[in-house]
Amino acid sequence: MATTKTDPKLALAANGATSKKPKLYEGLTREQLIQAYRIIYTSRRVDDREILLKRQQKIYFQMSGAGHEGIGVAAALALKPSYDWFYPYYRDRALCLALGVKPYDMFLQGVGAASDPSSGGRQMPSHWSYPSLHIVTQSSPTGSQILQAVGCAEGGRYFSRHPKAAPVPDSTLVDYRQFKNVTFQGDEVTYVSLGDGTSSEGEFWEAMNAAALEKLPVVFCVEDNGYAISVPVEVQTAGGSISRLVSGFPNFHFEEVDGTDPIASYAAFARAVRHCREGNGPAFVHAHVIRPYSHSLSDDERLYRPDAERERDAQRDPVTRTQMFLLREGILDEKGINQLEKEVEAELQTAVDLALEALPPAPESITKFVYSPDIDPTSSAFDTQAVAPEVPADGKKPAGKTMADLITTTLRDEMRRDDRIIIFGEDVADCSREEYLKRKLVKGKGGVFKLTFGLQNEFGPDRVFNAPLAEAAIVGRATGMATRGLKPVVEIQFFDYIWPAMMQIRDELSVIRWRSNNGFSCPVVIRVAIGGYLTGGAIYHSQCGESVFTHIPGLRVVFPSNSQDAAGLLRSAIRCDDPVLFLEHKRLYRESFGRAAYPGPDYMIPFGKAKIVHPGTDLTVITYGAVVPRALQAAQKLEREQGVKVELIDLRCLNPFDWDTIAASVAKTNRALVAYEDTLSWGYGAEIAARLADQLFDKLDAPVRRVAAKDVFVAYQPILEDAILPQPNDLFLAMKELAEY
Ligand SMILES: Cc1ncc(C[n+]2csc(CCOP(=O)(O)OP(=O)(O)O)c2C)c(N)n1
Ligand SMILES: [Mg+2]
Repeated sequence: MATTKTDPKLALAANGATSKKPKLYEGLTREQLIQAYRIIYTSRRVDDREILLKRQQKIYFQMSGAGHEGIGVAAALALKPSYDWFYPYYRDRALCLALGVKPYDMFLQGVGAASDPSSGGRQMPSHWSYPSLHIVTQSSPTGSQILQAVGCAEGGRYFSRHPKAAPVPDSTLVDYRQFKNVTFQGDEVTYVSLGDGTSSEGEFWEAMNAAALEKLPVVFCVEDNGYAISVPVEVQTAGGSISRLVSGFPNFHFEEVDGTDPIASYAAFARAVRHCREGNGPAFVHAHVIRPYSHSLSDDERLYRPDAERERDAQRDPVTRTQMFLLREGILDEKGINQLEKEVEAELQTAVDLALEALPPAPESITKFVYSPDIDPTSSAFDTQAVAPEVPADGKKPAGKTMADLITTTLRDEMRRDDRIIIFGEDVADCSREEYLKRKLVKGKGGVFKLTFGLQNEFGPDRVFNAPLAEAAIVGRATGMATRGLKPVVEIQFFDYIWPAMMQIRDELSVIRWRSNNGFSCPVVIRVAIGGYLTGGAIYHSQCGESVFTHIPGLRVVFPSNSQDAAGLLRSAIRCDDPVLFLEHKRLYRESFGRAAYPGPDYMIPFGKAKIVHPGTDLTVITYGAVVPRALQAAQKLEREQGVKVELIDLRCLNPFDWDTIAASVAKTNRALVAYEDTLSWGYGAEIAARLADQLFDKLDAPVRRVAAKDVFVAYQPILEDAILPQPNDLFLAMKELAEY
């Protein structure tokens, strides 16, 4: 077998030339090699079994790990299950088997059984998730696990450096930490793998950069089978070699190896893992493998690969190679091989028979684990009283604080209370060059809107730091950290730039709990500056788009309109156990509307509870965000001029939203207007209007109306901006017309 970059001492020993000690193969014993073959063979035969089951229509999908078994088993030999952390991809069947997953577990996933430990029938087979082995739930988007692996490593390192953050606090107050047991090891390593095609994804490069910058103990393993479905590597990767492209990343240890050779692969992995464990930074293992079974059962590679090329690959098949090696070395004879294979076949037969009898999940279970089953942020536990503000000595009313002030104060108080809170994003630190702060040469920035000002100064750079300009990385790393028990409160600088993070938000963050059947969770808070009315904000600093996110199951979406609500809702967001998108309207940050005294360090508002800003009997206006003060102005004018009493509802929280308050109000007023800043069509108001039509049809005396932005982006010239965004006068006219209907 190829032994590239072999330690010469081991090679000698392997040749049996030095002593009578048992022969070692790159440090592996004969027993380990037999076990490695058992795994390699089992892995291939699980694939074969699944293919048969799929053809018999007893399972619904098949994705093989064929050809990748050698590198998988090698990685598992170099790493430790339930100690290190694993973000494998779908070809890592052999790795998972070697870490301790049973073939039976894999067949349970194939049939979609309720008892499937990965997902309870929610995910396709080969989407691994085994919490006790530290194999973190995987998805289907290629490469979306890579940034999370980086965050996972950061989480482990953070707890090693700040062990005080790990224990669950004695708390009578509601707190996600009660349900998030933390484990960490000082020298743990995070494994992440991907295919050669996936190395073209931007998130891969963001992850490599972050890992190199932070010198994180992550082993990146590219399993290069030369194809991404039908696209060959030279069309995918400039120059045809990913090793060459990544070779400039600092702090990395690099290996390139024949991944069909488990012994050479083990040696490469052992060196890579040592580099990581010793704290020298990340490692990169580029493993050349084969893909003998086409991309999936839906693909026929004969359509794009000639026989000669496929036959060349077959010469390197890890199953036959390893078998031949064992025979050649006299580690197993033919009888021994037959015996082992017979044992595996018998085990698989039993596993298949049992899995086919397993019960499917109950249809009524579908809504389980969309959100945390442990903490309900809509409950009364989140309904706490505001503390009365201190009255100044002169007896005057205390000055109201802006929304910006109270968000900062809330963040500071929560960080004092909970050492697991980490803040990062673009420009959120006071100053990345710490010595400038220490020597008091600079005051510090603390965010482009200054909401995190002073937090790095107080809590240090491990807890508040600038991230590279890469939104997917901000959310992806936060997701990995939260999986480990941290509470990242990250910032997306402008809503307009949230889109690179969309894959992480929609396909990962929001669905990790559900898809793993509550095996994993990642309650991240994403703070986002949103909205227009800025006079010059233009297209790319004024966007709304909240309904894109309220459409995502598993994600809480909050949108406060005033200081006190922002403080109470942000605290609920931080202490709860679900991912939260916390939308902060830029125009409201320092508005005189809605200023308030700080409601205290335990003040919370439950999610999904609206506020009646202005009570009325004639017409209900349902709104939120920066439209609240504009609608209030319009309602007051309408009352003054025409005596029409508008009931103005500020939703405050968009998912979940307070249907009960809306329904009670509309049942009373019989008229409803939904007003929002986002573009009119397909917007948030559509859902409210549809529900009103559906459930309160018999209460309505007029059609449900909407006032919103025109269906264009926000323009720069203020005259255009005014024409595009809903103005108090637009709201006034719509209210008047509806009242008169
Ligand atoms: C983001 C994304 N784009 C496209 C796909 C469809 N898809 C699934 S696997 C795959 C090819 C992956 O190739 P590679 O990374 O080389 O891994 P391999 O399957 O060869 O092991 C594609 C295009 C996907 N799952 N996710
Ligand atoms: Mg490939």
